[in-house]
Amino acid sequence: MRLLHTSDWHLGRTLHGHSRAREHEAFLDELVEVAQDVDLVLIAGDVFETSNPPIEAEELLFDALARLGDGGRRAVVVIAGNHDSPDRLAAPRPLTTTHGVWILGRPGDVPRPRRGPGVELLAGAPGTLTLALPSGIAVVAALPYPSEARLAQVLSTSIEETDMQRAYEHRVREVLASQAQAFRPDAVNVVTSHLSMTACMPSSSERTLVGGAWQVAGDVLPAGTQYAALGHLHLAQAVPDAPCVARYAGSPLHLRFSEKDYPRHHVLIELEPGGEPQVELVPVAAGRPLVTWEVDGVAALEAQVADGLHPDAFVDLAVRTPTRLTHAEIARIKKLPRDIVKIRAILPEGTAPELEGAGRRDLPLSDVFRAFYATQTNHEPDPELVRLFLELAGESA
Ligand SMILES: [Mn+2]
Repeated sequence: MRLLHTSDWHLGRTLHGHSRAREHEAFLDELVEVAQDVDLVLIAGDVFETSNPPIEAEELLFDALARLGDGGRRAVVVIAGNHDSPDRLAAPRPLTTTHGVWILGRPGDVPRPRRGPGVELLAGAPGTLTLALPSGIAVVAALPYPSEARLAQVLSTSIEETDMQRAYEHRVREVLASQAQAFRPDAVNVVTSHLSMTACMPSSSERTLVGGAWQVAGDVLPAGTQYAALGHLHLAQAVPDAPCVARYAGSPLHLRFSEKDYPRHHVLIELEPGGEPQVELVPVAAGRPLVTWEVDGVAALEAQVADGLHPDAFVDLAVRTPTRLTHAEIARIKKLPRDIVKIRAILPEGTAPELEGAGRRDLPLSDVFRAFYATQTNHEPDPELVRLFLELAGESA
């Protein structure tokens, strides 16, 4: 049986105000192509960037799901990530199920029945699908983003432990174990979830529970799992401490400049009942590069652009300059035929920041704003921006 694992599309996300919709569209075309000889597609959450995505993003999703399910020729299982609204994402399921697409928004969601032609739901239980596919039976234990609150809705066991992190891990383990009761020896048995695996977190400083970012150890994956299709981390990687082959698919587009060197691929899995999965990573061709340029002055930048460097990239620009960039220099930069989405000035070392000392209280608000803006960006604000700020602040220029 061939499976396709993907996650963290973040449809509707922009890069400093620049749309990524055309890139997402190209990626989804590619994904549908890669899925041609696949029986089961697992989409492991963060389909959308926000809980209230733009209409264009919803159209992209539903168009892709319809093509992936192909009228029930293929099964598609979608779970909500922390960025998705679980209820909104799952709302169209009366329609999607007819296409072979099951959407689970919350932990414990029960899949809707589907009979042939095409893929069938042989059995459905909270968070569990037993699917009859052209190449055999697959059991999917699907756990949408298990926030503390959403987990509590499916598990009411009282936990004695005082350590909240361990209590959380215990709950996740328990939910997955109960879902895994549906695993069968004659089936391909997989888990899909959207969560943080401690062993994959980038650094120890990020292992703290910031913003409800709870984490679990690899051994929460239940016995009998042959492959775990995970979402949440944008860096594609295997989970080192898992008892089975478990991977983060990673984000198919570079969503921020800190991700610009991440590998991007579609994850294909070849798997038979009782067997070891063979994982194949197919590079994603869609998506524009994100690059950082450091240049000595605006003239050097203009020369670089004239040379044709990175015509298709989103550019994070840093300009080394003896003094702050003037409004005229910013205008020259913005005129260049490139998507320069961030502009920073690098001033000589030891340049004193303005806006220090008590004297600022005596300055007009417009001067304070200009100075503050300059300390943040190392260039002057557009006069229109100053005017808008003063309007908001209730003063006129
Ligand atoms: Mn996420």
